[in-house]
Amino acid sequence: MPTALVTGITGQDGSYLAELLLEQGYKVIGMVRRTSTINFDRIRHIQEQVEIVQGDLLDQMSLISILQEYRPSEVYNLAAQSFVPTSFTQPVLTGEFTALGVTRVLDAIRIVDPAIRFYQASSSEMFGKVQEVPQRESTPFYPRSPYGVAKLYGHWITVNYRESYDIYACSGILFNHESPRRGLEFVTHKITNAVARIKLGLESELRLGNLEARRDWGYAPDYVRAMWLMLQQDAPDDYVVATGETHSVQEFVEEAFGYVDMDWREFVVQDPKFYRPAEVDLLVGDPSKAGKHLGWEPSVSFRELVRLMVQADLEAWERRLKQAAALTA
Ligand code: NAP
Ligand code: G4F
Repeated sequence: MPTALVTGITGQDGSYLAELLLEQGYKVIGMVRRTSTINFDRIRHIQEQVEIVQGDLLDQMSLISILQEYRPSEVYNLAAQSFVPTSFTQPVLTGEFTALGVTRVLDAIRIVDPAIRFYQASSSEMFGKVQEVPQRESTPFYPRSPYGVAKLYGHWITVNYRESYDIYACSGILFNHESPRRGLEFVTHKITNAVARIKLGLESELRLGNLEARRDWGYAPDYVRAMWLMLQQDAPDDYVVATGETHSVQEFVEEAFGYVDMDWREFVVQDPKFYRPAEVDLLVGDPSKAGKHLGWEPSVSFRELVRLMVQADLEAWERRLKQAAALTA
């Protein structure tokens, strides 16, 4: 039974990747940082099947000890400060987690067992002010946030350890991917959650920032499959993972309100508070290399993605309302 270590297992992608690895017969070690309250909502359903171990990307020794104790053959580094606006308010911390954290994991691999295969969660945010449309592996980078800059460091240190120490290290340049498990602060889940609450009479408006920004949005379970595939090849490489389609935030809003037969204009308020100091206006990826080499392709369309997220939020809020009614009955 192969053993895989997943950092960031409590996050959106970590939870889906852990499910996939369990299906593939792996022993899954999930690294979590110490918190005063347990934050296992996304992995509760598989908690008995994975081994949870405490460690932190800020702490080199914890990473070395985990590798020495569990001897994984694959490490998926998904942990990061992943919210772009927070990177503007906490740029140094973002650099510590999202940039230097990658070096700490890679150095732990170099010291403990350079045969470990390594996946780095790189991001389309590295393309930032895009130099080419669509963006592919060879497109020059131009990050527009401390998060994007930190991810670019993580990307290049991954390439550097591959070239310097012959480590099987891959950088997956993943475009935005969403699901009902997406954090509520990200625009897609913020929208679908508000649509459900407005539909059920729990809320009356949705405050958003830039409606014109365009993103290439895919479905998270498809994207974790690409991560796994990258570590199963004969040689390590870097891959863009995307749908190849781009939509504006406004199109997402229209589709989400449309699904519940409501007119978004009656509820959406634009609020300068949600604008960013520097914006990434347009992202659209070319996933043809991943298609050709990994046999990867997305399975969920933009429309299906919006609808499945709204539907999941409607069901979740209806459930909560029923539970609250039962408690007061
Ligand atoms: P997420 O939901 O925000 O999850 C981030 C995970 O990192 C959480 O488990 C978090 O733990 C953990 N973490 C943060 N700081 C840590 C630290 N110092 N030590 C250990 N763990 C730490 O992110 P996601 O959407 O699943 O994304 C996974 C990765 O892919 C991230 O690196 C993200 O930047 C990257 N990425 C995401 C997308 C996307 O569209 N989702 C696209 C490209 C790249 P807590 O639960 O304790 O907070
Ligand atoms: O959902 P977002 O916060 O995602 P963003 O900034 O694209 O970053 C996500 O995708 C990256 C991959 O490209 C990941 F690396 C990163 O970790 C994260 O998962 O914002 C999307 C767009 C932005 O242009 C933003 O300005 O939506 C716009 N937006 C408009 N109103 C808003 C809002 N974003 C948020 N979060 N909240 C709003 O009210």
